[in-house]
Amino acid sequence: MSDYTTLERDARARIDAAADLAALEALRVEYLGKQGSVSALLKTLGAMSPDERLEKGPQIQGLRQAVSDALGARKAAMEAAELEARLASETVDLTLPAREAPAGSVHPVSQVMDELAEIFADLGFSVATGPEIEDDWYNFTALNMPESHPARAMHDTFYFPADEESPADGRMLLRTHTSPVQIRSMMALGAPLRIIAPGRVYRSDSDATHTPMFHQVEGLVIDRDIHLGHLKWTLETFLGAFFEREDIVLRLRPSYFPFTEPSVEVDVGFALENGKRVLGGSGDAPGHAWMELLGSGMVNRRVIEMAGLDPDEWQGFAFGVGVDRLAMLKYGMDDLRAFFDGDVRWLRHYGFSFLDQPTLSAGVGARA
Ligand code: 2NL
Repeated sequence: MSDYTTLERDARARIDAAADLAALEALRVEYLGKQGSVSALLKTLGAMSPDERLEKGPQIQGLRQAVSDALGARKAAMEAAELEARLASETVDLTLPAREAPAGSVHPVSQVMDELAEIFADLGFSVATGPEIEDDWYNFTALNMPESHPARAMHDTFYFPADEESPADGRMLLRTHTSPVQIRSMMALGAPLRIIAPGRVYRSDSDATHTPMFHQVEGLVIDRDIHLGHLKWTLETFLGAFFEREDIVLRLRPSYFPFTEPSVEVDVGFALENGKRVLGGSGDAPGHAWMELLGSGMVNRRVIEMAGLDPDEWQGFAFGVGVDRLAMLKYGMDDLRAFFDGDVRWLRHYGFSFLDQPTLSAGVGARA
């Protein structure tokens, strides 16, 4: 047994009894620090004879190693115990419900456009889209709107500045209706044709009921032997499905548009219930009135001709209606400007869940 056995046993006992990391560090300094007792023993080796150093050297080194190992083992045990204690105290309740992720909502304009696409798909129409920046020919000329037409005036239409691509007498413009999409579709696809063209349109106009950008949907049917009866049935069927009413009554009044002949303004009967307009019934019935809803007519034969079709073979009807106005009527909103303010409170109130997809089988636009 070496001379250092007692010292080692003593050190082990104190290390095992150390209460915390601070006490352990104090013991490390006491034994192995610069002024430590084991360090002091190591220093005595220098003064020993070679024989004595040969005997004591390994013993003292062994002692230093044993104390160092004991300190390391005790420290690891303490850290493991501390981790155990934390794991035991910081338990996570996996049965708690997850925090709800913030979700956006579908804008009423998008919702209504989706509903329209569903309704008209059921009637055999496809959705056509096209550029919002158009030229004069597609937006006006092809629609039989002469140079003198007031809609072509600078103060009604947004024109782009003239440059190399867009000469002074044919400047590009922001489309004032989605009719140019219908012209492009007729030219690209020919007849017969059944399409709706929803999208943004622009007019230089701004007050409580007009915004410079708004949304329109136009419909177009081109086929043989098409007449006003097809137009009336299609509009009645579409409005009945959209407003979810069986009793929609329409009144067709003669009107004028350059792109249709004859042209008809379409009114719908409604009643006021608690200050809200509820569509249904004849406008001539007691407590009812007529409201102008959309414009339509038989496509002017000059328009059919300019789109490259033979007007003696092909006829058609067309209509145009404001999407924002349809949304306001269906969902009871009264200020058009709120549509484009981007106020999240309004969007939360009137917005739709992205899960609430409009489908005919589930009832178009149905919601609790
Ligand atoms: C309105 C209602 C309307 C059309 C749009 C149209 C499109 C082609 C040919 C003929 Cl390609 N017509 N669209 C027809 C009637 C009315 O919009 O109040 N517009 C000023």
